[in-house]
Order: sequence, then C-alpha cells, then structure tokens
Amino acid sequence: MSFPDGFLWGFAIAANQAEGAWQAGGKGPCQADVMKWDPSVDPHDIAMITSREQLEAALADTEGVYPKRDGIDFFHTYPADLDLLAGMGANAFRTSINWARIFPRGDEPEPNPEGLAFYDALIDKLNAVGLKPVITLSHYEMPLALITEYGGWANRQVLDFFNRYADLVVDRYSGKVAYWMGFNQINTGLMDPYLALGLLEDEVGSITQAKLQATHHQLLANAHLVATVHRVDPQARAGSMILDMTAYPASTRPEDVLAVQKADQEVFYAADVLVRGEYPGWFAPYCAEHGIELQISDADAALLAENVSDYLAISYYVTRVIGANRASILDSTGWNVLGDLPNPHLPSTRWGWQIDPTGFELALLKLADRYPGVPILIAENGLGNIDVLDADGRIHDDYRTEYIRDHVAAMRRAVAQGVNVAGYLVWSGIDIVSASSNERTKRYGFVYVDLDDQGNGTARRIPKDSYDYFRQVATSNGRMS
Ligand code: BGP
Repeated sequence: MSFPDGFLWGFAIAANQAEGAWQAGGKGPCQADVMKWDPSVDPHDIAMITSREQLEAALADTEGVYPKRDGIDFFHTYPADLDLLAGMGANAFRTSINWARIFPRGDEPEPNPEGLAFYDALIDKLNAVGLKPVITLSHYEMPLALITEYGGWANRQVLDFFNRYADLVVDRYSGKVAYWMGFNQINTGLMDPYLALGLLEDEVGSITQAKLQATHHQLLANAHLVATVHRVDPQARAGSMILDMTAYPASTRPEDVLAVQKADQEVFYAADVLVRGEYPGWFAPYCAEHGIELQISDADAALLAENVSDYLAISYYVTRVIGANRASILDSTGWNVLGDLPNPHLPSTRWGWQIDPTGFELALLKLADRYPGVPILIAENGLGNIDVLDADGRIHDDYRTEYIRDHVAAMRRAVAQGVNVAGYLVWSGIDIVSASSNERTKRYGFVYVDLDDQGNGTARRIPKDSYDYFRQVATSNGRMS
C-alpha cells in the first residue's frame, strides 16, 4: 500500500542548529548562542539554562565551545546543501526563521533588512529546487533581550512582539510557503522553560504558574498566526507542533496505568487547545487545586475557539515508561521524561532514547482517535548516532536505514488504518548540531558534514549509505521502503 498522492517526503532542520553566522547579517543574540558544548555532561542528561548568570557567563566566555554559533555554516552553504538534499527526490523541507535575524532584540518597530534578505533567498531556493517550505517561526531562537529585559513569554508584551514578527513574514512570503508552524514542540515549555518559553526559573516565582501562562500566550500567538495565514496566505496551512511522548505503564497495576493517562494530559493539553480551540476539562480544576490563576480573557477564549489549527505536527523519537510515582511535568522541570524508566523490550541509543517503531504506529492511532480527521504532519523523526567516516571514504549507516525503514513501515500501517498523515520529514537530512547535547557528532543526516564538536574538519558534505535508501523512498512515494 502506498501513501496518498501529494504526501510530503523531506527533511527538517532548525535555523539555530544549522545556520551558524550567529553575529552576521545584523542578527541579534538568541537563546541558542549561549548553549555550550560540554563533553563532561552524561549523554543521558540534557543540560538546561535556569539563570541570568548562566546567560551572562556564556556571553562573556572566551574559552568555551558554542557549536550553534557556527552550526554547519548553512547561512552560507545552503544553496549547495539544498541541491544535495533535493537530489534525494524529496518534495519538502522544514526549517525555522531565526526570530533574532528579523528583530535582533525582538522589540524593534522595524525589521532587520539583512535578515529578511537571507530568508528571501533561502525560501526562493527551496521553491526553485522543488522543496516545499515548511516554516517554523519559533524553534528555540528567541532574541535574548526578550528574556533578560521582558521576562520571556510570561510577559504578554512578548506576544505582541511575536505577532508583529509573524504578520511580517507571513505577508512577505505569502504564496511561497506550504506550511506555517508557530512553535516547535509547544508542549516542551513544561520541561524546559528557558528553551521553549524564555523563562529564567530562578526569577519567576511559581514556575508552574509562569509556564502555564507563558504557554497560554504562545497558544494565543498560534491562533493569531492561523488567522493571519487564513487572511493573507490562504493556500498555506497553519498550525503548530508537539513532541510526542507516548508512554507505557511500568506495570499492569491500575495506578501505573492511571499515571500514563495523567502524563498524556500534560503532553496533549496544548495540542487540545490548538486543535479543539479550548482547554481540556481537567485544566481548570487543576489550576484551582494548585492556586494557579491564569489570565485568560473572554477575548482570548474567543481567539482560540475561532482559530483552530489546520493540522497538527509532531516530532516522534521515543516512547517512555511511566510509573505511579513519577513527577508531573506541570509542576517540575527537566527532560528526564524522555528517559523516565528503561523499557527492557526496546533498544536505546547512546543518549538513552528508546527506539520504538511500533510505538510510532500507536502514537499515530492515538492521535487519530484524539483529533479525528485532523491532518498529522510528522515534522521530525530520525536517529541520532555517532557516525564514522570509514577508511573507504563512506559512512555505512545501515542502522539509520533500518530505523527509517521501520518507522516508515509503522507509518504506512497507521495510514492503512485511516490515519490522516500529511507527510514525513526526517530530522535532519544533513548533519547539524544537536539541540539537547550541542554536539555535531550526534549525527542525524543522510549527508555527513565533516566537522566535529569543536568545529574541526574539512566541512565536506558526503552522502551516507542511507542517502540512496531515502532517495528510493521519496521517489516512489514510500512504495520502495
Ligand atoms: C527535537 C527538536 C529538534 C531536534 C531533535 C533531535 O526535540 O525539536 O530541534 O534537535 O529534537 O534532538 P537532539 O538534537 O537533541 O538530538
């Protein structure tokens, strides 16, 4: 069974993990520029920024290695890189616009013309090589000034700044973008308030109140984006994305199974608002019980109800195991949710991410039940690994071919059961910098980039063995997978 005509096969990256050129073209400092590579951090852990001091230390640091500042220099290499990626016969490419290239501080009344010129050229190049642009407006690239001077997304003024940015780029690129995506993994603000919400935990008082209010502002921003796209760029689809964190109970004990249901509430509540236009029933009682008073006006509720997303995007990497005693991500923070408890039935990557194609089919079936008929875009799926450039000059990443083959097969089974999947974008098509570990050597691409974590290497681009495999998949609309 093949996939529907027009199915999107392609790749996904993020500006902050690929472009580099962190001080070029008038760009202002953004969140990613303070993310330091630290080989002493346990691969199973994800280092987080929680204080102003950490930001200031990173900006003053002259010794440390900050790989996202240089990325793979996609800011300059994108024409050749996109030619190489288009060579796989793909028809879509997701990337983000770095907000700090357009508004270096975030609060300027006028945009940075050099930043706009870069994305003018990038989006035109994508269309020229047949890669439909899927554009993320916020992918962990918030201008630092909005964090240090305004308090991040907890401050409603930031919503106004974001709406100005969104209105500008949607108008400018109207007719050239297939999918507009407001926020990368809008539910990860619960785990990582700095990265996804621009909050400094040691300055916000109640972290739960701040996270829920900040996420509410992002949900309003997404509803505003949907309204703008429908008005200005009606041929495009507008929506946002969540990180899928499908969970299994630690045992058949009813308490463990109940814990999975509660974990799902946290994972999906933002998507419930995006797709249904209202908060789920458990949300108000939870806030009341925990003394949380969100500022949600009648106008807010109307905006959310009248501008539900055209699609829901997900990133799918792992499944996890949940026990009754786990901490809720509503009132705690940390990425341990990705590695809660080991699943003895699944292999794991070096970073503890459990590989589960069957879980992918399960995740898609659950989404179809939760959001009947809503197109689901796989905005990220891929395998991070320490790939080796062999003596023969090739990269034999059979493990990546196997991973993609198994996940495409799972997706095909879900489509055959009626799940409305709109496309499959592999993270990351070409090697870039890892979001969580800031490593270049945690590689996801079908194209190898000869740079190490410290930026040493020839920067040559070398198709891996998996390049030809994915070309078969994309050019056969999934039949040859
Ligand atoms: C997702 C992010 C991406 C990407 C991916 C892979 O959470 O949306 O930015 O990085 O994870 O994870 P990592 O790069 O941390 O290995």
